[in-house]
Amino acid sequence: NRSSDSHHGGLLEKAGILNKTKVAEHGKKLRKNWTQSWTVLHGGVLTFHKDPKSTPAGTASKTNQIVPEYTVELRGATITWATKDKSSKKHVLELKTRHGSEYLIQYDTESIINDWYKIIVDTIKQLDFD
Ligand code: I3S
Repeated sequence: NRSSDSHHGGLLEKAGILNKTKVAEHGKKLRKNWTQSWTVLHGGVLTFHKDPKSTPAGTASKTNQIVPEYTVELRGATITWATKDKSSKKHVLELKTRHGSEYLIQYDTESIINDWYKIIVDTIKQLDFD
């Protein structure tokens, strides 16, 4: 349904708050650093924005809330529910890019994380057809 406001060029769109941490880059393991992010899915790219709380007091402004921290190309990526050994948190997704970056994505409310899971799976499938 290309006329829906949740689509852009045939790709799904969504935005919301999630908890995330990058755990690997180019296949190399990184130390976890869980932070909350304004997360946007647009045009097959998932963008995690910087946590406004990480900005020093006094310099905070609306613009600080939309500074990208990580942009993740979903083409060729995989997403699965993380196994228990990956995190003690509940409802954790594991997103792996085709370039060997890995992210954990988490939210306590099951319905919210389920919606993200579904839309990311559908987007990855859609990108496979292009
Ligand atoms: O996989 P880990 O090492 O148990 O992950 C935990 C650590 O990253 C921890 O930080 P420190 O290494 O600074 O202690 C975080 O505070 C925890 O949240 C991490 O574990 P969870 O289970 O929350 O993903």
